Amino acid sequence: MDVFTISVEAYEVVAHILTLGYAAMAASLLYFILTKNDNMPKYRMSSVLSVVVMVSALLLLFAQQRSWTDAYEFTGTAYALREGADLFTNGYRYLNWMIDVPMLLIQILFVAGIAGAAFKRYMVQFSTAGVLMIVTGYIGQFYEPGRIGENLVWWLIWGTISTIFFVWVLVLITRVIREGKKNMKGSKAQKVFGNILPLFFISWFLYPGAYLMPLLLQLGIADYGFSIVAQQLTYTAADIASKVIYGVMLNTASTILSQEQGFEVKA
Ligand code: RET
Repeated sequence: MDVFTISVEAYEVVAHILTLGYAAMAASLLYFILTKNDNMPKYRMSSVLSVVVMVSALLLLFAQQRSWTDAYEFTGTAYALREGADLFTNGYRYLNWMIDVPMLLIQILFVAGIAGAAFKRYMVQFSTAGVLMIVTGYIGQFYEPGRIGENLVWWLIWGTISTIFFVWVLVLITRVIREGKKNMKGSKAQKVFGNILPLFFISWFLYPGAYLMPLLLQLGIADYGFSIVAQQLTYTAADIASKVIYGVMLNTASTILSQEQGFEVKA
Protein backbone atom coordinates (compact mmCIF):
# COMPACT_ATOMS: atom_id res chain seq x y z
CA MET A 1 0.00 0.00 0.00
CA ASP A 2 1.36 3.45 -0.79
CA VAL A 3 0.99 6.20 1.78
CA PHE A 4 -2.29 7.49 0.36
CA THR A 5 -4.02 4.10 0.27
CA ILE A 6 -6.11 3.46 3.35
CA SER A 7 -7.96 0.48 4.76
CA VAL A 8 -11.70 0.02 4.34
CA GLU A 9 -12.12 0.51 8.11
CA ALA A 10 -10.18 3.79 8.18
CA TYR A 11 -12.16 5.12 5.20
CA GLU A 12 -15.50 4.15 6.71
CA VAL A 13 -14.76 5.41 10.23
CA VAL A 14 -13.86 8.85 8.85
CA ALA A 15 -16.97 8.91 6.61
CA HIS A 16 -19.16 7.98 9.60
CA ILE A 17 -17.56 10.46 11.99
CA LEU A 18 -17.91 13.33 9.53
CA THR A 19 -21.57 12.44 9.05
CA LEU A 20 -22.08 12.38 12.83
CA GLY A 21 -20.54 15.87 12.93
CA TYR A 22 -23.06 17.55 10.65
CA ALA A 23 -25.98 15.48 11.97
CA ALA A 24 -25.20 16.78 15.49
CA MET A 25 -25.23 20.36 14.15
CA ALA A 26 -28.63 19.79 12.45
CA ALA A 27 -30.18 18.38 15.64
CA SER A 28 -28.73 21.18 17.78
CA LEU A 29 -29.95 23.80 15.33
CA LEU A 30 -33.51 22.75 16.19
CA TYR A 31 -32.73 22.77 19.93
CA PHE A 32 -31.43 26.35 19.86
CA ILE A 33 -34.38 27.60 17.80
CA LEU A 34 -36.95 25.85 19.99
CA THR A 35 -35.47 26.98 23.34
CA LYS A 36 -34.71 30.61 22.43
CA ASN A 37 -37.92 32.02 23.94
CA ASP A 38 -37.35 30.27 27.28
CA ASN A 39 -34.97 33.15 27.95
CA MET A 40 -35.45 36.87 28.61
CA PRO A 41 -34.87 39.06 25.54
CA LYS A 42 -31.49 40.29 26.88
CA TYR A 43 -30.10 36.72 26.75
CA ARG A 44 -31.63 35.70 23.43
CA MET A 45 -28.75 36.94 21.29
CA SER A 46 -26.72 34.03 22.71
CA SER A 47 -29.24 31.57 21.20
CA VAL A 48 -29.31 33.51 17.93
CA LEU A 49 -25.52 33.23 17.68
CA SER A 50 -25.73 29.48 18.41
CA VAL A 51 -28.15 29.24 15.47
CA VAL A 52 -25.66 31.10 13.24
CA VAL A 53 -22.89 28.72 14.40
CA MET A 54 -25.04 25.63 13.73
CA VAL A 55 -26.06 26.66 10.21
CA SER A 56 -22.51 27.50 9.17
CA ALA A 57 -21.09 24.31 10.75
CA LEU A 58 -23.82 22.17 9.22
CA LEU A 59 -23.04 23.41 5.71
CA LEU A 60 -19.28 23.35 6.04
CA LEU A 61 -19.11 19.94 7.77
CA PHE A 62 -21.31 18.58 5.01
CA ALA A 63 -18.79 19.90 2.47
CA GLN A 64 -16.04 18.32 4.58
CA GLN A 65 -17.76 14.92 4.42
CA ARG A 66 -18.24 15.22 0.64
CA SER A 67 -14.60 16.18 0.25
CA TRP A 68 -13.69 12.88 1.94
CA THR A 69 -16.01 10.59 -0.03
CA ASP A 70 -15.15 12.31 -3.34
CA ALA A 71 -11.40 11.94 -2.82
CA TYR A 72 -11.28 8.13 -2.61
CA GLU A 73 -12.39 5.12 -4.60
CA PHE A 74 -12.70 1.47 -3.65
CA THR A 75 -10.03 -0.69 -5.26
CA GLY A 76 -11.46 -4.11 -4.30
CA THR A 77 -9.41 -4.45 -1.09
CA ALA A 78 -8.84 -0.89 0.15
CA TYR A 79 -9.48 2.78 -0.68
CA ALA A 80 -7.12 4.78 -2.86
CA LEU A 81 -7.09 8.40 -4.00
CA ARG A 82 -9.34 8.72 -7.02
CA GLU A 83 -7.60 9.61 -10.27
CA GLY A 84 -8.21 13.26 -11.11
CA ALA A 85 -10.39 13.93 -8.03
CA ASP A 86 -9.95 16.84 -5.63
CA LEU A 87 -7.70 15.91 -2.70
CA PHE A 88 -9.20 15.69 0.78
CA THR A 89 -8.67 18.94 2.62
CA ASN A 90 -9.36 20.24 6.12
CA GLY A 91 -9.57 23.74 4.65
CA TYR A 92 -13.37 23.83 4.97
CA ARG A 93 -13.04 23.50 8.72
CA TYR A 94 -10.79 26.50 9.02
CA LEU A 95 -13.17 28.67 7.03
CA ASN A 96 -16.02 27.48 9.22
CA TRP A 97 -14.04 28.51 12.31
CA MET A 98 -13.52 31.95 10.81
CA ILE A 99 -17.27 32.46 11.22
CA ASP A 100 -17.85 30.35 14.33
CA VAL A 101 -14.94 31.35 16.57
CA PRO A 102 -15.92 35.05 16.81
CA MET A 103 -19.61 34.06 17.26
CA LEU A 104 -18.82 31.58 20.08
CA LEU A 105 -16.63 34.12 21.84
CA ILE A 106 -19.13 36.97 21.52
CA GLN A 107 -22.21 34.95 22.57
CA ILE A 108 -20.91 34.37 26.09
CA LEU A 109 -20.72 38.16 26.68
CA PHE A 110 -24.54 38.38 26.59
CA VAL A 111 -24.94 35.72 29.29
CA ALA A 112 -22.03 37.00 31.39
CA GLY A 113 -23.82 40.33 31.68
CA ILE A 114 -20.94 42.34 30.21
CA ALA A 115 -22.17 45.61 28.71
CA GLY A 116 -21.12 49.01 27.42
CA ALA A 117 -17.47 49.83 26.73
CA ALA A 118 -16.25 46.49 28.18
CA PHE A 119 -18.53 44.61 25.78
CA LYS A 120 -17.11 46.51 22.80
CA ARG A 121 -13.53 45.99 23.97
CA TYR A 122 -13.98 42.23 24.41
CA MET A 123 -15.79 41.93 21.10
CA VAL A 124 -12.95 43.63 19.18
CA GLN A 125 -10.22 41.67 21.00
CA PHE A 126 -12.00 38.32 20.65
CA SER A 127 -12.62 38.84 16.94
CA THR A 128 -9.06 40.02 16.25
CA ALA A 129 -7.35 37.24 18.22
CA GLY A 130 -9.74 34.55 16.92
CA VAL A 131 -9.45 35.46 13.25
CA LEU A 132 -5.64 35.84 13.37
CA MET A 133 -5.37 32.44 15.15
CA ILE A 134 -7.32 30.79 12.36
CA VAL A 135 -5.80 32.54 9.35
CA THR A 136 -2.27 31.68 10.49
CA GLY A 137 -3.32 28.07 11.24
CA TYR A 138 -5.01 27.88 7.81
CA ILE A 139 -1.75 28.87 6.13
CA GLY A 140 0.11 26.31 8.27
CA GLN A 141 -2.14 23.36 7.39
CA PHE A 142 -1.06 23.58 3.73
CA TYR A 143 2.36 22.35 4.89
CA GLU A 144 1.09 19.43 6.99
CA PRO A 145 3.02 16.13 6.68
CA GLY A 146 1.26 13.81 4.22
CA ARG A 147 0.19 16.67 1.93
CA ILE A 148 1.83 17.26 -1.44
CA GLY A 149 3.38 20.55 -0.30
CA GLU A 150 4.49 19.18 3.09
CA ASN A 151 7.13 21.19 4.92
CA LEU A 152 7.66 20.44 8.60
CA VAL A 153 9.38 23.75 9.39
CA TRP A 154 6.71 26.02 7.90
CA TRP A 155 3.98 23.85 9.40
CA LEU A 156 5.43 24.30 12.89
CA ILE A 157 6.24 28.01 12.45
CA TRP A 158 2.69 28.94 11.38
CA GLY A 159 1.31 26.66 14.12
CA THR A 160 3.40 28.51 16.70
CA ILE A 161 2.27 31.95 15.49
CA SER A 162 -1.32 30.74 15.68
CA THR A 163 -0.71 29.52 19.25
CA ILE A 164 0.26 33.05 20.35
CA PHE A 165 -3.22 34.31 19.35
CA PHE A 166 -4.74 31.21 20.97
CA VAL A 167 -3.14 32.12 24.31
CA TRP A 168 -4.61 35.63 23.95
CA VAL A 169 -8.08 34.07 23.50
CA LEU A 170 -7.58 31.88 26.59
CA VAL A 171 -6.58 34.86 28.74
CA LEU A 172 -9.64 36.82 27.60
CA ILE A 173 -12.14 33.98 28.10
CA THR A 174 -10.81 33.29 31.59
CA ARG A 175 -11.41 36.94 32.45
CA VAL A 176 -14.92 36.95 30.93
CA ILE A 177 -15.98 33.81 32.80
CA ARG A 178 -14.62 35.21 36.08
CA GLU A 179 -16.51 38.48 35.57
CA GLY A 180 -19.65 36.58 34.60
CA LYS A 181 -19.47 34.45 37.73
CA LYS A 182 -19.14 37.59 39.82
CA ASN A 183 -22.23 39.05 38.13
CA MET A 184 -24.13 35.83 38.97
CA LYS A 185 -23.38 35.91 42.69
CA GLY A 186 -26.19 34.19 44.60
CA SER A 187 -27.72 32.73 41.43
CA LYS A 188 -28.13 29.02 40.73
CA ALA A 189 -26.74 29.70 37.25
CA GLN A 190 -23.28 30.40 38.63
CA LYS A 191 -22.30 26.73 38.79
CA VAL A 192 -23.16 25.77 35.23
CA PHE A 193 -21.67 29.04 33.97
CA GLY A 194 -18.43 28.41 35.90
CA ASN A 195 -18.18 24.91 34.45
CA ILE A 196 -17.88 26.42 31.00
CA LEU A 197 -14.26 27.34 31.75
CA PRO A 198 -12.91 23.74 31.97
CA LEU A 199 -15.09 22.69 29.03
CA PHE A 200 -13.68 25.58 27.02
CA PHE A 201 -10.07 24.72 27.82
CA ILE A 202 -10.47 21.00 27.08
CA SER A 203 -12.46 21.42 23.86
CA TRP A 204 -10.38 24.27 22.40
CA PHE A 205 -7.08 22.49 23.14
CA LEU A 206 -8.29 19.54 21.02
CA TYR A 207 -7.93 21.69 17.86
CA PRO A 208 -4.15 22.25 18.06
CA GLY A 209 -3.96 18.57 19.14
CA ALA A 210 -5.67 17.54 15.90
CA TYR A 211 -3.45 19.92 13.92
CA LEU A 212 -0.44 18.03 15.31
CA MET A 213 -1.82 14.52 14.59
CA PRO A 214 0.15 14.15 11.34
CA LEU A 215 3.23 14.10 13.60
CA LEU A 216 2.24 10.47 14.22
CA LEU A 217 2.85 9.90 10.52
CA GLN A 218 6.00 12.01 10.45
CA LEU A 219 7.54 10.14 13.40
CA GLY A 220 6.60 6.76 11.96
CA ILE A 221 4.29 5.99 14.91
CA ALA A 222 1.24 5.45 12.71
CA ASP A 223 0.35 5.11 9.04
CA TYR A 224 -1.62 7.69 7.04
CA GLY A 225 -4.93 5.88 7.71
CA PHE A 226 -4.51 5.91 11.49
CA SER A 227 -3.31 9.50 11.66
CA ILE A 228 -6.24 10.77 9.58
CA VAL A 229 -8.78 8.79 11.66
CA ALA A 230 -7.27 10.20 14.88
CA GLN A 231 -7.34 13.73 13.43
CA GLN A 232 -10.94 13.62 12.20
CA LEU A 233 -12.16 11.97 15.41
CA THR A 234 -10.51 14.70 17.49
CA TYR A 235 -11.88 17.52 15.31
CA THR A 236 -15.41 16.11 15.50
CA ALA A 237 -15.30 15.66 19.30
CA ALA A 238 -13.93 19.20 19.61
CA ASP A 239 -16.68 20.60 17.36
CA ILE A 240 -19.47 18.95 19.32
CA ALA A 241 -18.01 20.11 22.67
CA SER A 242 -17.07 23.68 21.66
CA LYS A 243 -20.25 24.51 19.74
CA VAL A 244 -23.06 22.24 20.97
CA ILE A 245 -22.27 21.47 24.64
CA TYR A 246 -20.98 25.03 25.18
CA GLY A 247 -24.19 26.45 23.64
CA VAL A 248 -26.39 24.17 25.75
CA MET A 249 -24.57 25.27 28.94
CA LEU A 250 -24.97 28.95 28.04
CA ASN A 251 -28.65 28.36 27.29
CA THR A 252 -29.14 26.55 30.60
CA ALA A 253 -27.52 29.43 32.50
CA SER A 254 -29.68 31.97 30.61
CA THR A 255 -32.88 30.06 31.39
CA ILE A 256 -32.05 29.87 35.12
CA LEU A 257 -31.17 33.58 35.20
CA SER A 258 -34.40 34.45 33.36
CA GLN A 259 -36.54 32.48 35.81
CA GLU A 260 -34.78 34.03 38.79
CA GLN A 261 -35.53 37.48 37.37
CA GLY A 262 -39.22 36.64 37.17
CA PHE A 263 -39.43 35.84 33.46
CA GLU A 264 -42.33 33.54 32.61
CA VAL A 265 -42.50 31.49 29.41
CA LYS A 266 -45.80 32.16 27.60
CA ALA A 267 -47.49 28.96 26.43
C1 RET B 1 -4.80 25.87 14.95
C2 RET B 1 -3.42 25.87 14.33
C3 RET B 1 -2.39 25.31 15.24
C4 RET B 1 -2.28 26.10 16.51
C5 RET B 1 -3.60 26.41 17.12
C6 RET B 1 -4.79 26.26 16.43
C7 RET B 1 -6.02 26.49 17.20
C8 RET B 1 -7.26 26.31 16.81
C9 RET B 1 -8.44 26.47 17.60
C10 RET B 1 -9.63 26.38 16.96
C11 RET B 1 -10.89 26.47 17.54
C12 RET B 1 -11.96 26.30 16.78
C13 RET B 1 -13.31 26.31 17.22
C14 RET B 1 -14.23 26.14 16.29
C15 RET B 1 -15.60 26.09 16.53
O1 RET B 1 -16.38 26.23 15.66
C16 RET B 1 -5.60 26.88 14.13
C17 RET B 1 -5.41 24.47 14.76
C18 RET B 1 -3.56 26.91 18.53
C19 RET B 1 -8.33 26.72 19.05
C20 RET B 1 -13.67 26.50 18.64
